[in-house]
Amino acid sequence: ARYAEDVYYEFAIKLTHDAAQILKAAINGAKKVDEKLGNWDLVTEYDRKIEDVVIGQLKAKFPNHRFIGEESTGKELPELTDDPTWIIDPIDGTTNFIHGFPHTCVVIGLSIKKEMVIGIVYNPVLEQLFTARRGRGAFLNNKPIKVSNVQDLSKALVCMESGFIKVDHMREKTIERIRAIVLEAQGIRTLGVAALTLCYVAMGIVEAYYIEGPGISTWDIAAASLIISEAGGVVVDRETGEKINIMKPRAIGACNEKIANKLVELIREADQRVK
Ligand code: LIP
Repeated sequence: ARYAEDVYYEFAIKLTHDAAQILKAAINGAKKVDEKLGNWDLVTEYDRKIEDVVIGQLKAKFPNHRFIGEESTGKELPELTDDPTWIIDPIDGTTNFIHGFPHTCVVIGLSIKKEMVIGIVYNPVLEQLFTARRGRGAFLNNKPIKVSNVQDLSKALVCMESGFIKVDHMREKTIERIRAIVLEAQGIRTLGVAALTLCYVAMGIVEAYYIEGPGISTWDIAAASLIISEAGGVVVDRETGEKINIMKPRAIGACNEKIANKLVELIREADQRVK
């Protein structure tokens, strides 16, 4: 199995570089932009082109594998099986990509027997390649990375996404959650790119990331959740506080359980205040 995984990994790294060249060459040019759920959920011809290249090459090389990709998977997520399953976001941070904001990346992950075994997140604009393989540590440009040592939320830089404010029935709850987190954390940032932000937790420059919202799905968190855990951090389900199920993407990534639990608790209390 190890040998097969080496082959998968080498091939995925090569593909990531090919895909990232397309992203990099296009970021400053004109793009054809379409709306998916709204004017905040976008897709360009490059998202589709990269996904076609990546899935096309993986299918040709590994015809028995399965695929979950942002642009080709329908509204319903398929069942995750024990089979090797590639989970792909051709461009994460599409809105950033459209604006030329340099936090955007290609994401390729592989699950085997329902566990992530490979995670690759590459930002070719800032030349940051984050990689992890299960049990072998996490790396930025081939150098080992570790999460931050901060233990208290009052000393933590916390990232979050605010997308649920756009959804009528989630608006008040989301505002209350944000208010609670802003009041407790040292600082708040929202970067609009889930996979890279999770990697910022892995490399220790952000202590925690609360990610949930319309349009946020498995491909946004699968690969990078392995990168965080291999860097010594945790990714938990926002509702239960248990280890994340990648098919239920409502996540808190954090440098340790203490900070993750504190955020789970703050959000739970905020929800009780709204009702
Ligand atoms: C994006 C996420 C981001 C969120 C956006 C969107 P995409 O993924 O990474 O965190 O704020 O609404 O879902 O669509 O750029 O791959």
